Amino acid sequence: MVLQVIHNMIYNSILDLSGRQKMLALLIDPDETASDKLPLLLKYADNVGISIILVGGSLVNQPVGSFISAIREFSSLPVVIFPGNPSQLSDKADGLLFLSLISGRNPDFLIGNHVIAAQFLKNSSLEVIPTGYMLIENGSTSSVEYMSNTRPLPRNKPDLAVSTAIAGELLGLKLIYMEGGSGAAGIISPDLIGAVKKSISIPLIVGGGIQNAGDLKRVFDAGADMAVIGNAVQHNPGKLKEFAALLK
Ligand code: 1GP
Repeated sequence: MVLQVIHNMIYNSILDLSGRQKMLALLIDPDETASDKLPLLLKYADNVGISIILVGGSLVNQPVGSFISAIREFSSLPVVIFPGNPSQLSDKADGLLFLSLISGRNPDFLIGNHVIAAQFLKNSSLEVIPTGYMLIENGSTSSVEYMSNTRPLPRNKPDLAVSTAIAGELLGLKLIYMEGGSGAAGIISPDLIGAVKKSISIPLIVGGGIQNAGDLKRVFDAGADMAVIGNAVQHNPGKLKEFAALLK
């Protein structure tokens, strides 16, 4: 389901569709996507029912604004920044996930970077979407873990993940994003996704390690309202069709 780009409408569209229609986000890491692959990737994304394009990464070594301008040449989908740090801010996007890394205890990722970004965001037309970002242990060190210098939530202690998500919602965050780490060997446990989903009433995004339609189905069946696909399609755009078939 394609979302409308009207001011402040991205979140409302996600909220409206949650529980009725599964949503898919395409994550494009500018450093991981060859410019010659971009047009084809975006053509598929526009045609198969991707809801939003997320742009960002734990470490991005090029101007995000120029990259978003390149995306605009080939796609009319909403572009939402998924920032690893304040250097990835740009008013070329439609929105921004204002991520608070609530699984961790690093103040920079809970409030510090937000203070740095605050006035830029306030003066921009970006739709800012406060998001509780929860990194889940996946068996290896993820880029998020390394760059944020935080520990992920244990995968076998659902109570900790549930309490963290509830705290995020009570703090007023509008989305919970469970992150298994880009390129993770496997998806976050469906039991953990289900436990978190049951404990909150805001939309749940799940990403990390979704490599095929079977993975995506398990993530959706467990309760994710929106799933994020990055690695699996960045080098193989045609695979988007396989994922999008599950949206029907
Ligand atoms: C990472 O959740 C996203 O932040 C997507 O992960 O690249 O493994 O699909 P993948």
